[in-house]
Amino acid sequence: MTPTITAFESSPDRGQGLARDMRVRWALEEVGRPYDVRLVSFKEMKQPAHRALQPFGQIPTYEEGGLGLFETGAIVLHIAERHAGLLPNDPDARARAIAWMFCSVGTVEQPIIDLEIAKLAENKKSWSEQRLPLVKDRIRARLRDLSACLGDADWLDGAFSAGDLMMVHVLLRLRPSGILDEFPNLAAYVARGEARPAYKCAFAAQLAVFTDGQAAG
Ligand code: GTB
Repeated sequence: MTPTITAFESSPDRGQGLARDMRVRWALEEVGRPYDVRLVSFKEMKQPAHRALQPFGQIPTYEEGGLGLFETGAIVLHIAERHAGLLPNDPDARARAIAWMFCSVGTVEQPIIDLEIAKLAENKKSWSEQRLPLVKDRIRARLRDLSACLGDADWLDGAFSAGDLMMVHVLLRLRPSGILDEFPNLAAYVARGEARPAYKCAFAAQLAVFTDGQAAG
């Protein structure tokens, strides 16, 4: 059965691939699964029908047969567990790859989101200018440790995995800030992710929503 995912009808980034449907598209491309996309407006996302799938009124969601899923980590894990290509067969290596998935959203993404909130929602507050360097330094602390873990390896733990997919997408969101480039091995890691054919297909599919109104992957 072909899964259906949801994505922004009109993403604020206008197809730069920063919205989280990109993770799901990329995972499906890595495992060679076709998918359908249902584009939703901001208004539709907050309606009961969408909230039945995503309680917080957000994208992306994933539907396949009777299954409805939300949370990108859970969706990517679901895809990776059912199709070869995103998780190692060795049980210990598999567990470590899943740990990197959790780390991407639980440890690395948090301060990155905080920076976006600081820039977009708190920029008019009297204390905003004072807080920004602190927020940026919290990101740097995370990236310093991540950079040390990666070292000069291509991927976080052996072959490319769902852990790398999630981590690369989390880090991509930092690029406009310039902080990523302070860590050359992480910037190269992200570039390696973007160079993967599956990433390119996923990126093109989400961009097509803006360039020619196509939704399908
Ligand atoms: N933890 C959830 C998950 O991983 O699935 C978070 C889902 C989430 O934050 N979805 C966002 C959303 O629906 C879209 S991805 N937001 C609308 C709302 O909450 O009302 C976040 C995002 C949005 C836009 C950009 N951009 O334009 O650059 C980047 C990332």
